[in-house]
Amino acid sequence: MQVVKYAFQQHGDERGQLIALEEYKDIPFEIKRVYYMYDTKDGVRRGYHAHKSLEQILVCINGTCKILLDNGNEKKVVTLESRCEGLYIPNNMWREMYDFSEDAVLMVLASNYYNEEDYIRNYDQFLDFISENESR
Ligand code: T46
Repeated sequence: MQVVKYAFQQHGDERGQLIALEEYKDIPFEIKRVYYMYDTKDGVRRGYHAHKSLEQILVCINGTCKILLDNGNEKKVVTLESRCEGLYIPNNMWREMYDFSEDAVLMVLASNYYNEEDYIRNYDQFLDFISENESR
């Protein structure tokens, strides 16, 4: 499995740093939604789902966290610890987010609006979904 990370351009000067994210330029899709999670409690693991069609970029804009990616054949763990990089998660990818530092703020840029119908929240259904898609 190839892990895709985007390195964002920093516009720094003597005042500090600034990062700008534009759709189709810094982010490979039209940005329809932005959400972020913070104040994540110690030991919490979130996610446990895949998306049928949603694409996302995850940026840990403060603190650190880990992301488990699982495409049904292979798993990879990615540590997010820089606000200058974004992890791309395509559709059909199981994800779990964990090991959030106390100060972690995980921002997500999404290619579509919130739609519960796009979620696969059961792991066996996820495996069935990807094998159906592969055989097409
Ligand atoms: C994902 C990972 C990285 C909304 O009302 N609108 C939204 O846009 C989102 C994302 C969530 N919600 C509501 C639905 C739930 O009642 O917020 C609550 C928490 O959502 P969820 O349990 O799905 O959160 P996570 O952290 O498990 O997953 C989220 C995203 O839902 C998901 O798409 O890929 O972050």
